[in-house]
Order: sequence, then C-alpha cells, then structure tokens
Amino acid sequence: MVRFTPCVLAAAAMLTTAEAFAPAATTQRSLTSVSSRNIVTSSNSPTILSDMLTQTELPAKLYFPKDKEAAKYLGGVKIGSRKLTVITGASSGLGLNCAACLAKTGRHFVVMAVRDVEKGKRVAKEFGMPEGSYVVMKLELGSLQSVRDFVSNLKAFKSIRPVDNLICNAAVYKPTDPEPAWTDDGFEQSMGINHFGHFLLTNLMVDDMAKAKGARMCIVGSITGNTNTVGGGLVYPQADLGKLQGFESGAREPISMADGKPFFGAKAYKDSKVCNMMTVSELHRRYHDSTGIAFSSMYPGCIADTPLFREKRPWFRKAFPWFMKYVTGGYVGMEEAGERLAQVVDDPECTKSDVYWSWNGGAQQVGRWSPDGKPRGAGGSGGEIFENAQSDAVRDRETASKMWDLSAKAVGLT
Ligand code: NDP
Ligand code: PMR
Repeated sequence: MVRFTPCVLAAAAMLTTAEAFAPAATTQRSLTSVSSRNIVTSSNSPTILSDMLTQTELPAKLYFPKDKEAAKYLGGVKIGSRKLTVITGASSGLGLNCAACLAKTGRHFVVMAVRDVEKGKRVAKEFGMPEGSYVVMKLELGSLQSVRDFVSNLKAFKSIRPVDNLICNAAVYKPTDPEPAWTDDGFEQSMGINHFGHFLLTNLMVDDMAKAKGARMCIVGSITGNTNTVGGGLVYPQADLGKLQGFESGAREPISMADGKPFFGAKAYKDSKVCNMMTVSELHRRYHDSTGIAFSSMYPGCIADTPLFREKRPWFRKAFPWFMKYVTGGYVGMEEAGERLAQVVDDPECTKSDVYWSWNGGAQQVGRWSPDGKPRGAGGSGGEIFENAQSDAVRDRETASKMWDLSAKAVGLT
C-alpha cells in the first residue's frame, strides 16, 4: 500500500475541502429551513409513540406491570438486563453499523433516534437487527422542540431503567452550499444539527443517566476538527471558532458562523466538530464527579464512502475512498467503524472519562470488536484503540467554557 508522502502533503496544501471538490452542479439553493423539507415534529401523544415500535403486532403479555403504558409502547419487548443505548443518526453509515453491532451483542437494547422513522425501520431490518433488540424513535436534531419531545418520549422507559449509554452521532456536512440553510430555530444547519441539537440533548439527559450504573456518553468528533493533524491542519479550511463572535450575537439567522464571519460550509462542519469535542470536555468538567458518567469523544477513521459526502461530485465520491485507502491509509470501512463506536460504550476498558478515542492501524479489521464478544487485537498490527491527543484549540479551556455558556443560552437552557 502506498503511504502518505511529502508529495501528498504538497497536494494537500494546494487543495481545499471546499474548492477542490466543487459540487456536480452549482445550484443556487434557497435558504431552506429543515422543517420545510423533512421534519415531522413528534408529539407526546400515544399515537405517535406507538409509531416508534419496530414490531407491528403487540404481544399480549405485558412485561412491565409497573407501567403498563410503557410496556404497550414497547410492544411487550423485555429489556431485561440489557443496557439501554440511544444512538442518534442510526439510520445510515457509522450510526447504523454501530446500532446493528450493539444490538447483535445481546447486551444492548438500542434506541435508534432518527429523523426518518420509516427509513430507520427499513434499514434495521436490512441490517439483520434481531426483533426485540431495538426500537426506532423520531428525533429531528434541527428542531429544539423535537429534541425536547424525544427526551420526553424516552420517559416510556422510565419504569424499566435509566438510559445507560447515549451516542451522539448524527451530522450533516454541507461543503458546497453557496448559502446557509437554517434549522427550525434559525441556526445554520451544520452547527444547528451537529452541535446545538446534541448540546441540548446531552444536557436534558444527564440527570436520567446519572441514575444508571456506569453510564457513558459519547459525542462523535473528528480528525478534521483537530488542527494538529494532516487532515485537519493542512487541508483548507481549518476549524476556528475565533472569539465566538457569532455565538455571542445569538448564532441565529442571519448569523451563520461561530466566528461571525460569512458562511463557509466546509468550515461550518469542522467548527461544529470542535464544539462537539469541547462539549465532551465541558460535560466531564461539570458533571463527571457528580454523576459518574464517562464522557468521551472519538474519531472512527475516515469512512470515506458514507452518505455524509452526498453533496460531493460523483468523481470525488469514487476517488475519495481510494485516496484514503491507498494514499493516506486513513480509510476505515463502515462495519469496522461501527464496531469501533460500539466498543466505546461496550468495552469494559472504555470507562475512562474525558477521552478522545482513536484507533491505530488501517482498514479490514472487522471482527476486532465483534458481536460475539471475542477479544480485540488478537493478531495483526492494526485497529488498536488508544487515547488520542486533541489540538490545543480543542483543549482550550477558556473557549470551551465560553462556548458552553453561549450554547446554553442559544438553546434556551439559561
Ligand atoms: P451519514 O450521512 O451516513 O450519517 C449521518 C446520520 O445523521 C444519518 O443517519 C442522518 O439521517 C442523520 N441526520 C442528519 N441530519 C439529521 C437531523 N437533522 N436530525 C437527525 N438525524 C440527522 O454520515 P456518517 O455515518 O459518515 O457520519 C456519522 C458521524 O461520523 C458524524 O458525526 C460525522 O461527523 C462523523 N465522522 C464521519 C467521518 C467520515 O469519514 N464519514 C469521519 C469522522 C467523523 P438520514 O439517514 O435520514 O440521512
Ligand atoms: Mg482529508 C492522513 C491524512 C488525512 C486524513 C486522515 C484525512 C481524513 N484526510 C487526510 C489528508 C488529506 N485530505 C489530503 C492530503 C487531502 C488533499 C488531497 C485531503 C482532502 C480532503 C477533502 C477534500 N479530505 C477530506 C475532504 C473532505 O471533504 C472531507 C472533509 O473534510 O469533511 C469534513 C475529508 C476528510 N479527510 C479525512 C476525513 C476523516 C475526512 C472526512 C471528514 C470528517 O468527517 O471529519
């Protein structure tokens, strides 16, 4: 395999995330609100709750006599001693593969928190997730109301057990949009969905999860938000929250960027990943001692063929996996990436808080964190988990604390 060379470094310096790979057609998109496209905001009514069921027929026997309603909502599925694990964006790519991996271990009852419930149900079946191992629930991260409704709907589990694990995985990447698109609440979508939606979700779930023994919360980060790496430091644009002038001004339309500068889609995604990783260190600082929850972030590797890159030209989507596999060596397949994320909440060795998990070695390591629980790392040289170091900018305590306070204000927590 060809590895990373100085010549590639030069290419990196010349190429930019936004400009080198422009979209297939430069479409002048209107300022599209998420709601006008695909939100069906959930409500707390039983009709909608029953919609989250994966089973169409309810077994007669209720397993949860303490709360008959909850049992009804769950179709009589017995969770037993399984951990209750919530995954956002579980209908595609990393999230779906992680959900399938965890469900198949038999150690987790998975709540697939998705924006498109029908899609979630369909892909769960396609991925062979066993009946009774999961439930599909509506969560539109581009709507703060939907986030609140989702947390409220989770109360269906209240009499059974608290949520043991929360994985914040969903994201959008809009590198080629000439103009920003907005969430229901008027946030630029990359920041609104990837960061603000998850920020509110994590805050609303801390108290419930504090009741679980050994709870874990993971927000997926990325190398491209860390400027101490080639992928994040050399490929233009770099993540940079500036002095958070955009957040200070409220972070709502017409303000699209964290630093208050004009919209730049590729950068907005990277900035949102910085906020994701900072949120983890702040959650740790504010809540770890009092709740015992282990807060972590992770970089799964470059899963170069997920729909995250849907806006890119067809040639880019073909070339990118090849480039990542044979030039940088940073590629990881979706199944292995899913196992890696699953490992963060399932491995007894991943209980440490305030860690940014990464894996050494390259692709084709499927099975290292396998559903049958075989030990990882036996043989071979790659795929070993380790505690990675984030960039100084991501670890900057002052900015992180300011980011937290301004985010809390933006989502209506303060
Ligand atoms: P995908 O596009 O395959 O998955 C993203 C998921 O997020 C989908 O399930 C999508 O739903 C969901 N989603 C998007 N918008 C919303 C919304 N408004 N509300 C709720 N859910 C939403 O991308 P990946 O699997 O590649 O990305 C998963 C995570 O991994 C992201 O956090 C990303 O930043 C991170 N990551 C990815 C890397 C890569 O190389 N691919 C590298 C490093 C990190 P739907 O199925 O309906 O589209
Ligand atoms: Mg990048 C070791 C080098 C490395 C790694 C690990 C990544 C990861 N990338 C590397 C290098 C390069 N990339 C080089 C040398 C180039 C110039 C040719 C390059 C380009 C590039 C583009 C255009 N890379 C990209 C893009 C994207 O649009 C992706 C992106 O930034 O999305 C935000 C991307 C990525 N490179 C990665 C990873 C993990 C991505 C996906 C981004 C993410 O989800 O964070």
